[in-house]
This record gives sequence, structure tokens and C-alpha cells, in this order.
Amino acid sequence: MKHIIVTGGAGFIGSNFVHYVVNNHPDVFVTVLDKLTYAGNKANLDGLPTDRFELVVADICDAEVVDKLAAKADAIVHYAAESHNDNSLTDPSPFVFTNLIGTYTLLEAARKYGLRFHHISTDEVYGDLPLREDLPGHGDGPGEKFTPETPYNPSSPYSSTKAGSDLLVKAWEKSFDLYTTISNCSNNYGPYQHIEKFIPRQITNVLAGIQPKLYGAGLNVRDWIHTNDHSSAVWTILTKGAKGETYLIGADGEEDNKTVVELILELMGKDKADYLHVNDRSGHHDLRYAIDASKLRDDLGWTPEFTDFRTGLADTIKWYTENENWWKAEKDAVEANYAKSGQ
Ligand code: NAD
Ligand code: TDX
Repeated sequence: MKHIIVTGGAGFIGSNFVHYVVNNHPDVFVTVLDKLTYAGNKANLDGLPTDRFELVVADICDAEVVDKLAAKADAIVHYAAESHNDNSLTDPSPFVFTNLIGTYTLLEAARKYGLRFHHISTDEVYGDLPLREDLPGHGDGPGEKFTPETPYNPSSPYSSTKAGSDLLVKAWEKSFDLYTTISNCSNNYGPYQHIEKFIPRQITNVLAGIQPKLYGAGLNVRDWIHTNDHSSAVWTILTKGAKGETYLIGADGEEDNKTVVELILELMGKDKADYLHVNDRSGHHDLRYAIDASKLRDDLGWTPEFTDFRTGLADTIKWYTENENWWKAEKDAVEANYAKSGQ
């Protein structure tokens, strides 16, 4: 693979992968295809050598642009998506276009030129799990974490359009013999995450003198993985993954939201109780996500490196503290938007 297209490569996770590839694989040229929505940021690609990558600003639904780029490439690694659950509850429309029509457009180009296709998806396609204390195996028993065999059961317009995009990828593999793989990853954290998301929102709240905002009682559990580990996993699957297979990516990082908010406050030298409970996510707020990544570990030999959540969170706090220029201009608008729903 000498030339890969990375869609959504100016977003949080896609840009981490672009840096990972450019830094570790000097023989690969990267074309980033990104529309630069509110979530995309050119600055996420700063410092990359211009002879190793290019940024093409366009929509993945634009079949003409996609066709031209695909004609020159060997593979598509597909990150671009509308990615925030809360936004999908206010206006599902861009989720349907980008996540479904966009994925279809890329698959058609991959089919025409016979490209390798890796699809980035989420554990949210599986719905949610009961809390550990309500399970006989305390969360580790058979069927108590997501596996590639877990039936799809998405809750939100975001997760349902991601589920639909996964199904398109599976169909293009079966119907047209395209060499596809899918990865479903758990919640990512790290530098460059948009401040609408849980962890960076709370860190930048503290930095801006605003109290952190916890939805409901904060008992919901997320399985946190550092975005650097997500990138190494995707590279492993892209280069070693078997055709038509799904791999779950996770690093055994379950924490409830209340614990995370309290840890952020503690690491930032504040009173652990200095946060507000606000309106819960509307509709069905998924209770618990947990990944069984044994297929990726056992079959492809991948292991995560950044498994100390406290250290990873401290590094992330340091990054947002030192990079106020990256997030400050957007903070008021993001908070004003949340205020409309009492959050
Ligand atoms: P993000 O919102 O930070 O970035 C999305 C990127 O896609 C942005 O750069 C945006 O400009 C671009 N984009 C959006 N619509 C586009 C379009 N129509 N055409 C071209 N570019 C477009 O998202 P993220 O958190 O980096 O997530 C990336 C991928 O990883 C998504 O597919 C998401 O579903 C998946 N994922 C995210 C997480 C997480 O915790 N954030 C976990 C598992 C999987
Ligand atoms: O201010 C907040 N307070 C709060 O308690 C926000 C923004 C969120 N929350 C809660 C809701 C969730 O239980 O924190 C948890 C995490 O919320 P998000 O950061 O919005 O993530 P989530 O809904 O879990 O989805 C994320 O992980 C899976 C990503 O946004 C998705 O793109 C990915 O697929």
C-alpha cells in the first residue's frame, strides 16, 4: 500500500491516524479527504511534511471528487462521519447524508478501482449493556461485553447511521467481493478532540472557570481508549486484517462518567465535588459500553500501549491547558448550544 485516502483526516481520530502513518511509514503517501465541517480543523494536520500528504477539502458524498482521488489510490481508510450523539438528537439530517450516502459513495469508488477498504465504526452499533453489578459474571462473563457476534441494536440517529454504514460495507464485500474490514472502537480520548465531547468539554469548562456538567446521575459507563492506541489498531487491521472481518478495538478502560468528572477535577487541583448535575441525554442514554478485543489481540497480535487512564487524562489536560488557541474561540458557542437543552 503506497497511497491511501484517509477520509475525515482533519478530525480528532482521523488526524491522529494521519500523523501515525506519516511518522511510522515513510513509504506511504496520504491523501486526506475532509469537508472541514465544524469538527474538522486544518491545524490538526500542522507539521506534516507536504511531500508526504495532501489535504483535499471536499464532501465524501461528492462522487466526482471521490472518483478522481480513488483512481490514484490503493486503499481508503474511512473515518469521516458526523460523530456526536447529542447533535444527532437535535438534527439527524447531516448524519444520514454523511454516514450513509457518504459511505455508499466511497464504496462505489472502491469497487470501481478495486481498492482495499477499511471502515472505522463504533461500539455504539451494538446498543448498550447492563451495568456490571447487575450481571452474574460482574461484566466479564460470556456475553457481558460486546464481541463481533453481538447483534446490532443502535439507539440514536448517530449510532443507527453508523450501523447502516457498517451493513453497506458488509454487503459490498459479499456482493462485489471488495476487500473490506470493519473496526468498531470504544470511546476515544486524547488531544485534539472537539470540545463538544465529554472529556474535553469538562477540561475546558474548568479552564474557563465554568463548572463541569454531568448528565443525570453520571452512572453511565464508557470504555475509554487513548486515540494513539486506536491508530495503531487501525494500521494493524489495514495491513493484517482478513477480508470481510470485523475487529473490535478496546483497551479495558471502563469508567463511569461521575468518576471521570471527579478525576478531572482532582487532576486539575479542584474540589472533586465542584460540578453540576444537568439534564440527562434525551431519548435512550446508553448505559454501558464494554469491548472484548480478544480477536484483535489474538489473531493480529495488537496490544494497547496507553493503558493508564490517569496518566493519559493528565497528559490530555496538559495539552488543553497549553493549547488554548486551539479551542478558546469555539467555547462560548458550544456552551450556548448546550444551554438550550439545559445541559
Ligand atoms: P470528528 O467529528 O472529530 O471528525 C470527523 C471528521 O470528518 C471532521 O474532520 C469532519 O470535517 C469530517 N467530515 C464530516 N462530514 C464529512 C463529509 N461529508 N465529507 C468529508 N469529511 C467530513 O470525529 P472523530 O471523533 O474523530 O470520529 C472519527 C470516526 O471514528 C467516526 O467515523 C466515528 O464514528 C468513529 N468513532 C469515534 C469514536 C470517538 O470516541 N470519538 C469512537 C469510535 C468510533
Ligand atoms: O457534557 C457532557 N456531560 C456528560 O455527562 C457530555 C458532552 C457528555 N456526558 C456523558 C454522555 C455519555 O454518557 O458522557 C458520556 C460520553 O459522552 P460523549 O463524549 O458525547 O460520547 P458518547 O455519546 O459516548 O459517544 C462517543 O463514543 C462513541 C463518541 O462521541 C462517538 O463518536 C463514538 O462512536
